[in-house]
Amino acid sequence: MKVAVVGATGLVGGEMLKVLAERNFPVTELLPVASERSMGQEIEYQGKKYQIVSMDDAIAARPDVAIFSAGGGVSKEQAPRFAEVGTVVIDNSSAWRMDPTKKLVVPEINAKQLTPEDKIIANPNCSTIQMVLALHKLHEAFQIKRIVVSTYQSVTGTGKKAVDQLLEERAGQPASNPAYPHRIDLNVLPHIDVFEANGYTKEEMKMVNETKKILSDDSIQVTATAVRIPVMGGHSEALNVEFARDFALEEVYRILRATEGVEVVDEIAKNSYPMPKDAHGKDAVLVGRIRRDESQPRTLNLWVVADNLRKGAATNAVQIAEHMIKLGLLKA
Ligand code: 2RA
Repeated sequence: MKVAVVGATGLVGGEMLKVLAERNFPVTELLPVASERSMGQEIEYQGKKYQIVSMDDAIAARPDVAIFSAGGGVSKEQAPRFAEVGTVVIDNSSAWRMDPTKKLVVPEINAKQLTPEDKIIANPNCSTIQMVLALHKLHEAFQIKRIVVSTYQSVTGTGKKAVDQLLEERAGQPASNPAYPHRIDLNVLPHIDVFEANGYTKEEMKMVNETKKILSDDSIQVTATAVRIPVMGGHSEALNVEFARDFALEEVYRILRATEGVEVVDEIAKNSYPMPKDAHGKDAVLVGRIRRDESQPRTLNLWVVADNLRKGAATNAVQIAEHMIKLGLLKA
């Protein structure tokens, strides 16, 4: 299969290449695409060097699938050009997520919605993916009424510039090209992406809107506070979830242990709970600190951690492509 990776030199692009190789995705020809300033650079895939190609050259090569991680503007402009030549696009930006004509897919939850008409498929936001993957089977069992989520997000979610800022600050230097309006080392920023007119950030509103779309349920109420912390390896989330129906805690454990893609890490006697350092490099969404909210009936508290570059981005995108192959919607 001819595969284009758009944004191949970025943090997510690099992880896409890693995940494609690890999962033995049937790549017969690889087209790593990046911006003008990366021309002349090479990337490595399965021990072989590949020259970066331009967007136009990649479109002219008519790849079977293009996995995009190059920002919303590039996706809006370039994804339809790939789709026009018959390429299936899986897009990691926010450009198409809430477009009612596009599917927003977490394969374990809603891959069955995909049809031959879907040429541009949206990969959800990282912090949304790990939350809905942890919750969708509980939603089926007990019907979620409302989620209150606070996130603790890794700087890798912003990209290389933010990783450099953290490392420079940690080394005692001022950041040469800061990604954030404030220092991030020894600090916490209650600010991810841009502020919207309602006072929430775009990241917070992604969690509200994408959750309803992925779970196909507009009745689910979500309120979010998204926070950047000086951490790498994964995003963490404190979830407070109110259900319509009451649950037994044993049943919650049973459901979570049986949820594909979820790993329960919850042995407080051994100080065992999910942490970004343990999620790093893994595809599983780790769930722990599972307990009843004693202040309110039918309400559960959970702590959810996942590698935002893996299940939150690259792994989910590659899994979408794998599902499309399985469903006969993506062919060489
Ligand atoms: C972040 N959600 O962590 C973004 C990345 N898509 O900033």
